[in-house]
Amino acid sequence: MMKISKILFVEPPKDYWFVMGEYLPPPTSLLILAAYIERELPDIEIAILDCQAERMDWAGLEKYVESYSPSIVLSSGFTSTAYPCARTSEIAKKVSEDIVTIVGGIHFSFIPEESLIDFPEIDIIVRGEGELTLVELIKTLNNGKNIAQVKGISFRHKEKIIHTPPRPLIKNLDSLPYPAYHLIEDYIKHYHFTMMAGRNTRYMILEGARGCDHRCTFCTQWKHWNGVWRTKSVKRIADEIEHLNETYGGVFLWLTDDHFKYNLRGKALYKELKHRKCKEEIMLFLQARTDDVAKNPELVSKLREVGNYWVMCGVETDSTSTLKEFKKGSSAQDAYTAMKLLSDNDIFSHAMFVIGTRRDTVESIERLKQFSIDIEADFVIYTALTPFPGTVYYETAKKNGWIEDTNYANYDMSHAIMPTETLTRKEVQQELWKCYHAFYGSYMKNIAGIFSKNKLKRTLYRHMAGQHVLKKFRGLI
Ligand code: B12
Ligand code: SF4
Repeated sequence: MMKISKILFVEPPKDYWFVMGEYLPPPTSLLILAAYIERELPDIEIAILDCQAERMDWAGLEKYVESYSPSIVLSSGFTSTAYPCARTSEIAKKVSEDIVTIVGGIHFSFIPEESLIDFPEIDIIVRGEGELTLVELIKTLNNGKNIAQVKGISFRHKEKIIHTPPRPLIKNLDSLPYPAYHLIEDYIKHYHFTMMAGRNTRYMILEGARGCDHRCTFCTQWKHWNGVWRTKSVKRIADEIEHLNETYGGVFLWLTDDHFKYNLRGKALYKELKHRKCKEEIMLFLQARTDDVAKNPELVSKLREVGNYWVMCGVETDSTSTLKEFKKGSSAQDAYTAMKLLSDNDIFSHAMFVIGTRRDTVESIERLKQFSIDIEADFVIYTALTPFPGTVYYETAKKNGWIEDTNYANYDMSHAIMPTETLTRKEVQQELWKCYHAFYGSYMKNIAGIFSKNKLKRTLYRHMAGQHVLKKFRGLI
């Protein structure tokens, strides 16, 4: 029988996403899981190793695993970071075949069969929501019972791969403990997001809600969380914000929620934060739908008063037919209204666009480019349509043989993965560069940006010029 006394969560060495410049994010998913294990299984010793914060390479990780000698090694990945997770498991197995390797997160949850075949070094995949499954899995391993009775996992048994039934979702997210930042206190000073908040501003991530009730065809989020949107109470969200600010000095706070929902939480969150001291210090980052922003001008302005200074919206495209094909449910007009509202309220407006749908042509991308300039967002990111496993789009693309690049390391939305009906994959990559060039390549615009009165805009334009983002995009062609 296996006795589990120590477990090790690993944030492996990873490539950073060059578009956003220099940053170091806390390993949020691991912190959330570790906190839950700590509370539910207090006899188990837990360590979290953040190789990025330690500046540790793979050899260093191997030495660490050897000296810590855990019973289980765990890591978390989405599609572009799946390989470093597999490599973490490989290293654990190299140190000792007895270490149980567990991975979880969006990518592995959607393609457990393929992942267990491709990566024999991974023992168990936890699919979907991790907290309850992980506790039950550790208990079952400890008691020497059959893990086939644990819901929400996939694993190899002899020659077969077993997928146990899915686990129902947690009903009340307030029941979760605060993320275990206390287990990584030495690292906290390293977390930063230079382009968004400056090098010396402490960057922390918190979770207010899980999932989404929309059904966009290119998105994994709604499927990962069973198509429902669950939120913590606004009091709990405000408490967590206050805790991160007062206990750890967190200032640039990134809310993971994919769909903010002003109408449901905006007013209440404003009321919760307005009497708290932390509102003077925090720089809160939100992700919202353009239609949600557009419908709630008063709440947008209220949240500015309590520290919301940056909002990112998935505008995606100007094309009504493509928005329909994406099942996005918002319009080009929503994008205009939302960007204007954000700017009028001195909130940094950040718009995301997608090129490379099947019917995209040089002309349609030209229209998108012009639209992206016309809406006057402060910051624009263009991405290539990426068939993330688990999306509706992935199934269609796979069935039709559109996917030309199966190297998941390239699934970062900056690499073109598929051609369109009229453009080769290389041409899509070229068009992506042209979009960035049109927006950031203008000498006059850059000069205006670098000397803008708005501090965020100045930082951003310095980043776009200084980090050679355009050059890096050109290098991908
Ligand atoms: C914060 C964030 C970032 C931050 C930092 C991320 C980090 N810490 O590395 C930054 C800005 C750097 C970033 C960058 C990118 N991101 Co990002 N990011 C997010 C965001 C908003 C929150 C992540 C998070 O903490 N979620 C909360 C945790 C609790 O959720 P979770 O990871 O799913 O974990 C739960 C379960 O999945 C499971 N689980 C997860 N891991 C494990 C591990 C084990 C062992 C177990 C048992 C269980 C388990 O249990 C957890 C609790 O129930 C998500 C969207 C979202 N809401 O999740 C996008 C998201 C993960 N990012 C995404 C993408 C595409 C990127 C980029 C590639 C490009 C881009 N366009 O932004 C880059 C890549 C950077 C890189 N090379 O590492 C996509 C991934 C899609 C996919 N299928 O792969 C997402 C889902 C956004 C989206 N809406 O599509 N990102
Ligand atoms: S893209 Fe945004 S709105 Fe659409 S399903 Fe995903 S999280 Fe929801």
